[in-house]
Order: sequence, then structure tokens, then C-alpha cells
Amino acid sequence: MELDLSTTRPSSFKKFIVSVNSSLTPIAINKIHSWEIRVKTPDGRPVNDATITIIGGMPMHQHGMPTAPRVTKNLGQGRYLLEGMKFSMTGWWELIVQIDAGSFQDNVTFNLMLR
Ligand SMILES: [Cu+2]
Repeated sequence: MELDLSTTRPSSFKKFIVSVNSSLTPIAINKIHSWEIRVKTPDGRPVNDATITIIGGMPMHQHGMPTAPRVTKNLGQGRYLLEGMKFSMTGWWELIVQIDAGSFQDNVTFNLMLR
């Protein structure tokens, strides 16, 4: 199976361009860490004051994340701090980023392959 492991992707309905960046590279198993999420419009303007929620899990195992990661800080310029990230196993994980920017809601799914 060919997984798209891009860390910058358009959202499902092309409302946003979203980038994710782990503070921990490579990502270690069972280690709590933070990520930064960056949200732009398709023409490159930062999306400020969005409400972002995260759902993660392993599609092949039907389980979610061992923690409930949350955006805890708006860093400005369309950047958001996501805290409480932790992965409990190696393998394929999905991270679904749901973005509510008031006039637009959309979501984007990132694939991670942890070794
Ligand atoms: Cu699993």
C-alpha cells in the first residue's frame, strides 16, 4: 500500500492548506511531545483564530490515540501548538485535523508511519 506521508496537505474541500510538524524527530513511541500545526488559505494567507480539534488512531487496529491531544496555544501567524501527542505503537497512524475558521469548516488527514 502506498501511503501519502506528506506533512503539508490541502484539506478535504480545499478550504485550507495545513502543515504539521512534530517537535520530536524521529517520533519515539510512548513519549509525550508537542506538534505545531500551520493553517493557511489556498492563496497563502495565515488562518488566525481557528478552532482546531484532533482525532488520531491506527486504522488497521481500530484504536485511537492513548492521549487526547489538544491545541493549547494560538502562536499567531496561523500557527497552533498541539500538546499531549503520544503514540503507543509502531505502524500506520492517521491524524485527522478538524479546522473551524468560522466561515469555513474543513478537515485534513495526515498519515504517519512510525518505526
Ligand atoms: Cu495499534
